[in-house]
Amino acid sequence: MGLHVFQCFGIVMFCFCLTTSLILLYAKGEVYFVGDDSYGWDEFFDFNDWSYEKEFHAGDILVFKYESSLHNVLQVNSTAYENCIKNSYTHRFTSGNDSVILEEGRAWFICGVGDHCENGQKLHILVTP
Ligand SMILES: [Cu+2]
Repeated sequence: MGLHVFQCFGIVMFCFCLTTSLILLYAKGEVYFVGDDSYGWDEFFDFNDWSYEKEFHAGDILVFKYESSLHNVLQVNSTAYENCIKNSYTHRFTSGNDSVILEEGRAWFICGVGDHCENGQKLHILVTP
């Protein structure tokens, strides 16, 4: 009898927690690991192919994971993106585990180390409301 009540309470709590986490998830937006969790932010990967079928919305979060001694993340404008200009950026991230909250509009990211950008370590996305 006591056990039965305890089990019911457990199930109710489980459902409550599940609902709460779902609400939080939707309220805070999606979290995207750039290049997926296994590959991450690295050279010789087609990040625009990775982003192609994803829909990014304001409030979503991009997470760049990489070895901080090998790469970094520069948020740049379209010109710097196209031409891999590394000394002109709006944000520079270097922790190796960087979260960027997306704002509406276009966003461009490149790696500022060596010729990584030229080797394809660059990402361009469109963020809708
Ligand atoms: Cu790099």
